[in-house]
Amino acid sequence: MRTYTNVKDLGNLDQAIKEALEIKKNRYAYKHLGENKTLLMVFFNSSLRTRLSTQKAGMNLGMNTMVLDINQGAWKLETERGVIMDGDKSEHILEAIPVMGSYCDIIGVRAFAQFENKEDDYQEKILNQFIRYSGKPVFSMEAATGHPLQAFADLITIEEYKKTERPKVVLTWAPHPRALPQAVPNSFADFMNEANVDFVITHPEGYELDSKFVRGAKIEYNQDKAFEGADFIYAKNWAAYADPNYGKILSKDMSWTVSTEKMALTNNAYFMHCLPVRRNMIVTDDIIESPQSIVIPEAANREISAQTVIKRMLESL
Ligand code: AN0
Ligand code: CP
Repeated sequence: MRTYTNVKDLGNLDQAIKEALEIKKNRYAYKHLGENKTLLMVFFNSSLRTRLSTQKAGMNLGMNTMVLDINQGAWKLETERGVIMDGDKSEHILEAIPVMGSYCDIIGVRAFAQFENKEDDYQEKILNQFIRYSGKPVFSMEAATGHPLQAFADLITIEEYKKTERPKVVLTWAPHPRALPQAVPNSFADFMNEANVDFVITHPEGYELDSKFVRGAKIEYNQDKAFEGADFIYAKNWAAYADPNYGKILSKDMSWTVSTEKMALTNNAYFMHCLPVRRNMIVTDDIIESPQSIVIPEAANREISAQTVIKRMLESL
């Protein structure tokens, strides 16, 4: 595997889940693969889970791991070609990327949508420059339009907890005080559309996601209706995608918060969220602390999804 940016990069999804569950049973079985190999993780944005789980995954595989926070201690990077660099940016990304590539064997990149220019975001300008100019296998640790390590961990978690062959999985928008990217819901939809689940997306009008990710998924604007019979509730906030409101907050309607009353409409569903989560905006204290909440095992599976991807990359070196 040379790149990991979306569900297609995993090939056969059942096979990938099987491999992940094998790795989970014996996570040190492939320690030889990473001997004298270096993983570089580059962060343009904050992280708790991705930083720790991906580093742990690399260490499980016997790799050396290095972390660079671009905004803390590195030079400020110019990303546009042709700019006269007389401002506060000391280095161009076109030098920085091949230099970073020269010190490592595999690169993970976190570079969120900036909500300044929809085209730049949806063309994955930063991630694609790493793919093009680093000379190394590159995986997304949440880029502008996707968070495929999260969605893969989510799928593994659903596989572990499902009680029926084809569970009903509902992705629900929920309110949040700040504008958040569409990366997590995009990738979750991307994966659920390929998985053996009955997938429904619910959000207020105006929050439609890119059709490239939604594909044939069912959209239900009435959250209560969407929750009926659900086996998994996957909550997430995102800012508007559709023009002319790209990156804007259109609603903070607290009636969309996942609460005890809302969960009562479901088939005793499990509650999922990628974290970090704002309590009593996205979900109430009661629900996130309830036995139906699987946010902690979900986060733990980030180590497994990362390890599966990095293992495949090591095998292709
Ligand atoms: C980010 C987001 O919504 O994309 C990261 C989630 C994994 N969340 C925040 O910035 C709070
Ligand atoms: N879920 C997730 O990616 O969390 P972090 O932003 O803390 O890495």
